[in-house]
Amino acid sequence: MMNDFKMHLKEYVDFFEDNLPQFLPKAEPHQEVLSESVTYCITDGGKRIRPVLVLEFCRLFCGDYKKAMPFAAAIEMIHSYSLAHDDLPCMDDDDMRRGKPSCHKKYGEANALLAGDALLTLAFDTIASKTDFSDISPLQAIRAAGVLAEKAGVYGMIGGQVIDLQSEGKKADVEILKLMDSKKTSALIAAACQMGCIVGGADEADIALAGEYAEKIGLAFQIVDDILDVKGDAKLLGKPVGSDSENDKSTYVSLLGLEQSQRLVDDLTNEAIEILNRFEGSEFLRELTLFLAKRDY
Ligand code: GRG
Repeated sequence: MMNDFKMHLKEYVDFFEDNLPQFLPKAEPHQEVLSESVTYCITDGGKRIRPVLVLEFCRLFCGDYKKAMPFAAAIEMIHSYSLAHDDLPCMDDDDMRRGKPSCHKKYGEANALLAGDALLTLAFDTIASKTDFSDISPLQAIRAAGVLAEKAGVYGMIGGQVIDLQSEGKKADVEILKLMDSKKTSALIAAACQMGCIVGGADEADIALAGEYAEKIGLAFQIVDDILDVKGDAKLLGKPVGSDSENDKSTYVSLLGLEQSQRLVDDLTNEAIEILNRFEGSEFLRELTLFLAKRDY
């Protein structure tokens, strides 16, 4: 039997999956491969954690989550593009993603590059053209788009990816690892939480607090990802394990060992929950935080 948390999570994921297709591109003459590869990258297999965070933070502040759907779609577009590009031969060169061949394995390298580019652009188009402005002010939408751009770009995910590339083959220290993961992983999670806050009408103090919460769960999420790359089940994960050591990457596990890495996850999870205690009605987020720390996929 599903408990309340699992039912609530399913409601969000189902709502997201049901509504996503309306935001995806239609096939255009002579370029069918583009809509097909874009749809392939974003459909099926993902946990949809970032959209769920957008929807729940919006609900927390205004009681309604449905109006945040274009923003939930936008963040999953950015996330899916980053995965398609990260799998390319010039990056991690991974053949499997979300339980199926990675985008370049299915459509070729050039098409995978373009599918990622198209998803990145589509994210901002979705916010600009699919937001219901009878519900959300243009100022809120622009602010949310700005947060997404900042966290996905030079000062966020792309910056983190550059640190990642430069660290390959070298023994990075834990401080560099924290800086890298704060940008590569936490930044997009922070964008999800903060976009939800902005669309829900939260004040500045709560937007900042959501950013602090995201920093903690983002780091914990990445450490769990590193742990699963060592002791996870490839079938459950939908991708092979062991890619970090194959690519000669320093991770929390390689630097601190499994036990200390797990302790760090537990500490960060507790700190994240401390922050949540300052938000009234945050029981679902508390359960989600615990669920992410214990995940096996
Ligand atoms: C190459 C543009 C570019 C960016 C690369 C996000 C990223 C930066 C690379 C993806 C690979 C990776 C391990 C990133 C760290 C964040 C992370 C753990 C992503 C996986 O997110 P999940 O577990 O994936 O939420 P699903 O498939 O469930 O959506």
